[in-house]
Amino acid sequence: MALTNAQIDQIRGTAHEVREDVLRMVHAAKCGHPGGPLGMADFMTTLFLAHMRLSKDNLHAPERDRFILGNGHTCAGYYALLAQKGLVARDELMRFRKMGSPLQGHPHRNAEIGIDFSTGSLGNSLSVAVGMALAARLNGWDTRVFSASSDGESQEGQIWEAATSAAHYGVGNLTVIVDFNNIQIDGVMREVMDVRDLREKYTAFGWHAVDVDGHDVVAVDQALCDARDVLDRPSAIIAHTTIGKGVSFMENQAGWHGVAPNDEQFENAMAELAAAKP
Ligand SMILES: Cc1ncc(C[n+]2csc(CCOP(=O)(O)OP(=O)(O)O)c2C)c(N)n1
Repeated sequence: MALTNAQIDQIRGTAHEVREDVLRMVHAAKCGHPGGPLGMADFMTTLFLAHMRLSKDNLHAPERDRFILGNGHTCAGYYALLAQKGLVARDELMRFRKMGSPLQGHPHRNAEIGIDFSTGSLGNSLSVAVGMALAARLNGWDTRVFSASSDGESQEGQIWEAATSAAHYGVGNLTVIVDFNNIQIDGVMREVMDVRDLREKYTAFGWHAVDVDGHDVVAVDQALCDARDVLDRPSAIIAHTTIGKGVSFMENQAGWHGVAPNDEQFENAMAELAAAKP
């Protein structure tokens, strides 16, 4: 069912708060990755608020939905969304990357706060997601498994082994959303190692695959609804995004892949976000 206007407003408002939290967390930690999660905030918030069945109430239910962040370095946004869901205390966000915090610089599996798998080493995520989706099917659960990935992670060969097996076994309860921003740690993805057209690639591997504007929450929601309705194949949503979205001096800049803003940059970034508050 299509989102109501109130739901669309709520998702946009929450995505804005996620962006603020990402900047606060990386600034406080004095290290981390701000660019990716700023770019992913719109589709991640749509997924977490409107689709994924993960909450305090079903946290320990075996049949609940699962999520794996393949591009684990973008975890600041993931943690901010876990806080939005009430699974992580807001105070804890400010201990991001600190000794003893469950919110490390890459996700660490933690059943108490709903982190389903440890990631950071690119390439493993989709294989694990396929396994979880198959396990759910064997158990007769209606679990859906969502996996986030990226153009950079799509350079890893293991992704394509997983894509082959997911289609072979007709894993219809699996959806991957790829953050396609054409930027990676070393620069412009098309210059570093061009992964080319991922919709065509996933289609050729036997998946249901679509391109979507990753900042258009209505389009992302529609793509997630369509993916839910495709039962005989896994689904790939190629979300075209702008790294650093919302902060003009971070947008499209590989330099903001993994650097914390200094105090002045932080103030400027927060002011820009505030001026554009939905
Ligand atoms: C197996 C592996 N190789 C290399 C790295 C180092 N690394 C960290 S992030 C990154 C680039 C990933 O690209 P992408 O996710 O597209 O980056 P973003 O859009 O967030 O800039 C690389 C190569 C890694 N984490 N894992």
